[in-house]
Amino acid sequence: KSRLPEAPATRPAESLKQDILRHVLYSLGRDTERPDRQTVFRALALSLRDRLVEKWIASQRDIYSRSSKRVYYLSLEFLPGPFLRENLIALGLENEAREALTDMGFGLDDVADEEYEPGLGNGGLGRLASCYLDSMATLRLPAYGYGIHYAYGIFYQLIKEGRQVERADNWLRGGTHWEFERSHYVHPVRFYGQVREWVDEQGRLRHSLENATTVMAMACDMFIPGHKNDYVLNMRLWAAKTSREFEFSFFNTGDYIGAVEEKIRDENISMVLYPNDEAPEGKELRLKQQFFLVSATIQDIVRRFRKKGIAWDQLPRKNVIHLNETHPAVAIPELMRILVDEELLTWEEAWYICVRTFAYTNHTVLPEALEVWPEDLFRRLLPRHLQIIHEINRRFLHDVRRQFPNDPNILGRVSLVHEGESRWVRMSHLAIVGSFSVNGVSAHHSEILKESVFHDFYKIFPERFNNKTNGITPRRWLRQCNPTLAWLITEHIGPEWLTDLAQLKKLEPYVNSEGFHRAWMEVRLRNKHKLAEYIRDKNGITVMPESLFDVHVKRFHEYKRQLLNVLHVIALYNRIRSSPGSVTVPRTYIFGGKAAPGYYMAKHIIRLINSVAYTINTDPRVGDLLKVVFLQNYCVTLAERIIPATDLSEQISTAGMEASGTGNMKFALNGAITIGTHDGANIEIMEHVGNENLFLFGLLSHEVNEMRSQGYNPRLFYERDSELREVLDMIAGGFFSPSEPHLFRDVVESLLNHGDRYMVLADFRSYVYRQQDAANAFMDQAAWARMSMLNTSRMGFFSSDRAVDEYAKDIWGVSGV
Ligand code: DL6
Repeated sequence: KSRLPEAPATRPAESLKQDILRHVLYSLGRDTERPDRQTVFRALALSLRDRLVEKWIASQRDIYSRSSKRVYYLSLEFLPGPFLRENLIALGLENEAREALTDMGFGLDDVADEEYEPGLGNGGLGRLASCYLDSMATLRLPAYGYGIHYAYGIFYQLIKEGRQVERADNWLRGGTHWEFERSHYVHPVRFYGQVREWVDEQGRLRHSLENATTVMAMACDMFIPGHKNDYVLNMRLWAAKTSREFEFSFFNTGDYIGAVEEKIRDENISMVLYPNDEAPEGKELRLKQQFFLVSATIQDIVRRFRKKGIAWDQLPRKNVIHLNETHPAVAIPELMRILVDEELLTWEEAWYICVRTFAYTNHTVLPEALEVWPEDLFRRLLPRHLQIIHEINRRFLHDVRRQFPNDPNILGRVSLVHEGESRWVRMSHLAIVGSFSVNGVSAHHSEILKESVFHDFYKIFPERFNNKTNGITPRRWLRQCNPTLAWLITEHIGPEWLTDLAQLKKLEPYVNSEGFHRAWMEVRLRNKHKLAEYIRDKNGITVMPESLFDVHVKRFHEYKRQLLNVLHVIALYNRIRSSPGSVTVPRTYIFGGKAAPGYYMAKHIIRLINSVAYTINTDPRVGDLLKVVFLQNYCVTLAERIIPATDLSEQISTAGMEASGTGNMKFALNGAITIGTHDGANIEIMEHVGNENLFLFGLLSHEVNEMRSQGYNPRLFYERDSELREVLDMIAGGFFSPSEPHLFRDVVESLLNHGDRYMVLADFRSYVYRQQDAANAFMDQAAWARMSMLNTSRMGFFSSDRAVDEYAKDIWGVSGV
């Protein structure tokens, strides 16, 4: 007998179950008698999508009827993570789903594990964009996220014989149960071609693009619900589709294969996310991706604006376009092109509109990460846009010359085009000149932007510069990833913290309650048990849940200094070997993170960590005192497992190099203690949680600069510090790679003979001391518990709701509908 119910459901759980079964049968074409877990997951996702789309339509009607000012958040990356739990929590349907699934013989946890997350971002920048969409929905802002529907997201990382191996991430293989593909909803995007200049009947000089190649952008919509507020936003991701000429050329010439090749070339644009973090790859396809996103999005924005039937000068009053980094900055000349070439506004009118419409967030100060494009490539791919950039530059430099008549060198420094042996378009300069707001992502980072990286621009446009310290969503990064801790918190202070994280302060009175202490530490230990099980399953390593879980998970980059961490691990190993009993606190080191496939040193450091792990984990003298684990394929799903089980959070970038960090916030919110440098948002975390509740160490950013300018000599540190010397000699001498003794020599070379750009040796000793402080503190479990609770209770400031509210009020000028 069919399990499809006949009578209308009365309870929400029953109604959800009926929907799931309906989707099993009618959407997925499977037998409702014996659906497998993956089918049930997909049917549940479709049932939630039904609810989301209803609320989205209602939300859109609200925005439309109020004629609200809209925010467009443009980002080449979004890293949403798995949707199921987040959507269940936001819709208030977690218990109902559990009940419905139990009724069908499934557990919610098992079903949720069936989800494969879309890895449409590299790391911090994309994840921040997703936290912000979550908060925009929770704050009921009239906002839209715009990005690219990459067929392949960030690669899947395998560790084979200690090495990173990249595998394609085919996140779409299980279908697209969360999204709507709008195949009828496409915009043409035009590349290449030549600019034709002509004079129209009114005597106006006109520009148009001829012989362009056209690719279509198709909208794929995913829904982002606010927290239990019936409000849903849209993240619109564009997928490249070949233009209609495909069919014509097929029919007209009979060159079927040729036409298919063309189709593949066109659709390549949205095929894959570039896997580079902090060092853009100057490839033509990447610039194409940027323009593809921008052109389709601006057409969408303009289409909506036109429907209002109001004058163009009202555009900034009704819309703000936020540029997440410079990746979508070509939106500035694109809007200029539409206003001047198509809408026939004067340059002055168009510029007045542009510069009041765009806002730009900078996320990096690393010189190699500041995006530039060869002018020749720009000219070939986007010839009209290059002309417009030149005109923006000509007018801008004219003004700068007048403002700073006695500083002729400033012109070369701020020019939108770098002129040397080769000419480059500087995207950050374009973004600053074309935006009314430029912000950094932590107080420290925003100061560095003003004082050094963009100092000239700060002198020219002081009013544009501001800070918006990053934030994270408490729904995913506490409630969802750490449900038992969330429950304990709610039990004591109520559920308001979920949308007003400052409420966590109310936990402070419980910090002295023995019962609360015990419950807190029990939850944390249970989380550690679960992670220990996962490590045993995945890596075959047994770790002690009672040991100090010391965690360093993030992208691999030399400035993030995973190398400094592993040097300390080796030093501890040596202490254990040379004087047993000198190390008393057992530790489990957990590493995770991807390196850009072409980043030799970062991949080499991954290999070093795995070699060190193997040596230590198989040395019987070490026993349970030290374990080193590398968890492969760090992603949002894995972060959700690791963070709630962490005791010590490693945030040890070279001072002045990490713009903010958001991992640091996730760990502290879940009660981990930070060991970190005076960098990015660590500084503000220290100000909030108290200096006595975390372990900061190392050079300050101005000391880093001074030491460098005075001629930093890393060898001196090597010579003066016998423990450090022993560690480096072991690595260089092949202790961890006996079959290839020279394997890691270049890691040591980079430190001793190539200047140690990231000041690893300069910070080594203070790091070792601070690590000792952390170990001592961990021995007093009651004091540690207190620090842990104080960290959580004082992290309210770091909610993305606070951050987005600041953007809304100070930059966007929008409020909730
Ligand atoms: O703002 C989000 C995130 C910061 O927390 C990190 O500190 C920063 O490294 C990261 N920046 C990038 C830069 N990418 N580009 N270009 O990912 O942004």
